[in-house]
Amino acid sequence: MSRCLIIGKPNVGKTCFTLSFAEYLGLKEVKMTIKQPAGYQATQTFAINDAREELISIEPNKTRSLHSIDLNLPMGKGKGHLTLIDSCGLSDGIHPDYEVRKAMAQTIRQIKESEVILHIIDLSRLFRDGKMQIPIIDDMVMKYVQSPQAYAILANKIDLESSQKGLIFVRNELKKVLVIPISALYHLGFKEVKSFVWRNL
Ligand SMILES: Nc1nc2c(ncn2[C@@H]2O[C@H](COP(=O)(O)OP(=O)(O)OP(=O)(O)O)[C@@H](O)[C@H]2O)c(=O)[nH]1
Ligand SMILES: [Mg+2]
Repeated sequence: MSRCLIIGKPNVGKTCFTLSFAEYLGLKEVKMTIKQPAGYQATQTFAINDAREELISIEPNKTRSLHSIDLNLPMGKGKGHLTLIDSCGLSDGIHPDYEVRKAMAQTIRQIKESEVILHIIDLSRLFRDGKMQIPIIDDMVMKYVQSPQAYAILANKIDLESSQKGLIFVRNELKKVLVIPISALYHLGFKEVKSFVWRNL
């Protein structure tokens, strides 16, 4: 079994990616295990479009716990098992909301308990203080992940015009890391994400 954690800043598209990728892998509905930071666990089944409606938001920190989807995948002659885990977004500094701080701590704990890390960044939001920058929290996450964990950056929102400069910047800045450009909204780049995940199951 491999656990694949979807991590990144709030609002970068983690939930959108998790649901779209599960759909791309053949699911029409998702059975989600929702694990609260306090330890309570519940499962809920959604049609993918209902899950989108309920779980994706333009507001940051919509996701405040770990949301896991189990997948059984045909692999060669047998079956592989993969758990996709959506998580609470991480941000710089100390968040004012206690619930969000607890959920961020839960995300950080899950990093060490996952074999595959898909780290999403929003290419359209890299311009800060007059220049392009890799956000501090993303830099910290990159340093925290350790071999033999499989790690890739999913450079999201390539469907937006404003993301093109961001992609050039990220490719230049992160030469040692696998960067896969994607659009979680339009399922772009998923073939490459799938082969990366498959190589590491
Ligand atoms: N244009 C565009 N918008 C996207 C894409 N992926 C996500 N979004 C939008 O980005 C916003 C945030 O998406 P979410 O999936 O909720 O982001 P998240 O990272 O899970 O956010 P939190 O749970 O709040 O941390 C929503 O308005 C999405 O529709 C994409 O590939 N392209
Ligand atoms: Mg979310």
